[in-house]
Amino acid sequence: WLSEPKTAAIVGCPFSGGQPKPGVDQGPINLVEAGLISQLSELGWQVKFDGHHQFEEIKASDDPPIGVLKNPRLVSRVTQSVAEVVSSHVKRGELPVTLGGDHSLAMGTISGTLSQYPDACVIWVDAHADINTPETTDSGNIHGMPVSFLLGLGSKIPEFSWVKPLLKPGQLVYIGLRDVDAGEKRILRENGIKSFSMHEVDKYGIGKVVEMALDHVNPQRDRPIHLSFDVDALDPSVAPSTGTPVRGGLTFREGHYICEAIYETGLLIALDLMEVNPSLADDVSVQQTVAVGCSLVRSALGEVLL
Ligand code: HAR
Ligand code: MN
Ligand code: MN
Ligand code: MN
Repeated sequence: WLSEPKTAAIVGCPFSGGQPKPGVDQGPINLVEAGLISQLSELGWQVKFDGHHQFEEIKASDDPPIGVLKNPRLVSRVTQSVAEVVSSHVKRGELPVTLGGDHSLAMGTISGTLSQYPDACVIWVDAHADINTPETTDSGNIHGMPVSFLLGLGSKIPEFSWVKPLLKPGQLVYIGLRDVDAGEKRILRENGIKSFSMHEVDKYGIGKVVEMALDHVNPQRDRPIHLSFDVDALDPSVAPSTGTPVRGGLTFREGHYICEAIYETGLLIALDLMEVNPSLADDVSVQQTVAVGCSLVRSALGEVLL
């Protein structure tokens, strides 16, 4: 799937329209400023980065809610353009590393990956399932809904007609869940979506959980993998600067282990790192969160401990 020389394309997405807290749009800027690009070069990757993605502006006054959905036109147009960018990198055999920004962006990144490799599987690492539909959402924030759009669940919103239901429930697995809304639990159950919550991480250990997750979505270890990593999957003591921290999360090592194990499969073709918000928490916490974001990406791209 990947061309030689192995090339990573940084897709910086300074976007916060999928949720209400300002600052998450600065996440990608901080990750790049912290040296992510040279760190990946040192791992032997050719790194393409031609500036952060520029999004067309839509004034809030031109983007009233559709039902309960907030900023619907903006989120739709931004994610559609991200889908095109990710798709073009995947097509060229480059590994897109999409830096968020809020997790609504994954509607774009995963659409882009699946448009090239329809049988790719998605490993979604998060405290949250992000699978609300327009019917089940309490918040109206689209970063809590990208997975339902990708699966084609819930009512069809004409503004999002570009999102094709390319993802099948069996292609998706979650790791790290611990804050899942009642409606989301029902959706997970009714669609038979495999999920490893923090309960399973405690019970089996992260090594076994990753193995079981891969056995579910990738039993022959022959399908390309899209890893969508929400930094709030990590415990807030490890990654405090994020919009919706939930205690009881992955340790530093558990988060990195997931990335290392997926790299080891040789199947990773696209990576998202989402929800780093440098405007939340004090300077030390911000620096810590940005640093852990960079090191998760390095682990997913082959950094080893020995
Ligand atoms: N489930 C809640 C909602 O729908 C919380 C959304 C999750 N926040 C995130 N995404 N950071 O993972 O609004
Ligand atoms: Mn998320
Ligand atoms: Mn989350
Ligand atoms: Mn709720």
